Amino acid sequence: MPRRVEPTSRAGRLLGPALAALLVLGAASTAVAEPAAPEKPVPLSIVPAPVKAAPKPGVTYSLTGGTRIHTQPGSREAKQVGEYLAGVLRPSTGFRLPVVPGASGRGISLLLTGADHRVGKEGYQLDVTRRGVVIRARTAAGLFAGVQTLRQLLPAKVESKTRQRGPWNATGVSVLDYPRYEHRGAMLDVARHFFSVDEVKRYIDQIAQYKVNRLHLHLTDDQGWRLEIKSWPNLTKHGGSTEVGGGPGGFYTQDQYRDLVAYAASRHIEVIPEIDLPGHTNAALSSYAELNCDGVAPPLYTGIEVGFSSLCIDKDITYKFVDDVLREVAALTPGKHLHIGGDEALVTTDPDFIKFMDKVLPLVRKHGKVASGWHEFVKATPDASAVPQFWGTKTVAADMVAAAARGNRIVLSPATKAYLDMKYDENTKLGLKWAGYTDVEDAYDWNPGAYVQDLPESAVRGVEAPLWSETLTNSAEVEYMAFPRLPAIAELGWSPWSTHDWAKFKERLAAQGPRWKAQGVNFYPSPQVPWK
Ligand code: TNX
Repeated sequence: MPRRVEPTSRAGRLLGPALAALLVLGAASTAVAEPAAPEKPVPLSIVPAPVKAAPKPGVTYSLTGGTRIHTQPGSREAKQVGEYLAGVLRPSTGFRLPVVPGASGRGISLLLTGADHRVGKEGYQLDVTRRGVVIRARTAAGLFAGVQTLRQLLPAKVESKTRQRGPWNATGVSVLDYPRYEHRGAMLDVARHFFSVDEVKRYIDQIAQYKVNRLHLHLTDDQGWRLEIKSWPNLTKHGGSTEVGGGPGGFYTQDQYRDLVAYAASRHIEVIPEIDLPGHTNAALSSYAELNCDGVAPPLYTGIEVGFSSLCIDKDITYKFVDDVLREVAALTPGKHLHIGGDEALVTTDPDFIKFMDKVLPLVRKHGKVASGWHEFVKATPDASAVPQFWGTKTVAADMVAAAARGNRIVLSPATKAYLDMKYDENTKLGLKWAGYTDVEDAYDWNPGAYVQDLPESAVRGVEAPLWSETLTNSAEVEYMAFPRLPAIAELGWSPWSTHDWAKFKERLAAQGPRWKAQGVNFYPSPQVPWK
């Protein structure tokens, strides 16, 4: 196995285009080691592993002060992807990198024509030759995915926010790539601890690198209500005023939230808002006494217990409340899905839970959206369009198999694999351990298409990595739990199973370390990964 070695700028200059490419990819790709170059090879280390990547031994494209980014004439979206790429490359290279409409064999071209039909809605083709880089896709989302791959063909220091020395050689390669699953999600709990708009944007930029296309925001819970609802203003005024541990909490105004959604969209990520119902609602119950069965508002809660709160199932005002909230949230959501929670409603009886969901599911539909929910919500047999999110700790889940038989397609977030808030091992200071320790290999080594017994691959919509924030208070802590496990889950969502190989994955992951260092990402240096 070739080890990844960062080319020093001197070695890079000396070797230039004669550099051999070494492929450190999954089993589907052919590893090629050119004998010629005696000096440090530049390996190819792409996460998530592409469907096909054929290296061009000895070929590199050098980004220079004269490089232009050409984008599909007439496409505003392609131009936006070009501007995004320029935004990534300009600070470190110091190059101007003008983004201009057109197609050219030279420089970097982002084109919406001529892509192989296999790329589908989110895939791309990428070619790096001596003359230039050409990315072709059928959509801007595909171009954006191709841009993420291109970043990883350039030296890690390109990720720096300050000017670095070149050379800026991209490894010669021909890539054909597209995702295994349509849903490749990350979830951030902004309720237990509040995260500012800038902190969430930072996370969006980090997950976008790994071709994640959904950000599920857990906006409400016992400890806080984080999204302004104009018809129920006390939800945030009172209900957003604290968090776990008693800190000041916070919330997003609707304008701030719109800005977040637009920022995510500019990274081809759809925000899925979650309003957790009917449990996990202490912040709402504390904000409006009338939502409580006994009419008495409980105090705000800053601990980390779960399962003690419930909306009052038999009060009409409950459904007026839910209707108002879902209407406002739907209006802020360009995506199709609203997540209505449904987990751990431990003080709601099953008949009450079903009665509640039977009233709430039609409200989601009325506001033009499709319901997602934690797996418990299948108790209410939602229609086939609904998306159950499996978070169990077992691989036997008869309720998921039954839901699949009714037509529901499931998102997998098994807590023992995909929960980014689980500690890596007994020494991890942050996080919880109720689902067990989860080191990087645990997070990586499972097949979403064959994980739940008797659940057919065709019933799997995708994967999602939840990050609950009981113990996390800032971006550095979020990053420590998410990296390097989030890229593992992202790869399970994107890469064909034929590329799955822990020994190769950990090498490719190791190559991300210098990128995270250049970006200032506070990753956990797991001893399982051969960091360089
Ligand atoms: C379970 S998983 C929860 C959350 C907690 C999490 C902590 C799920 C749907 N509910 O309320 O934050 O465990 O790991």
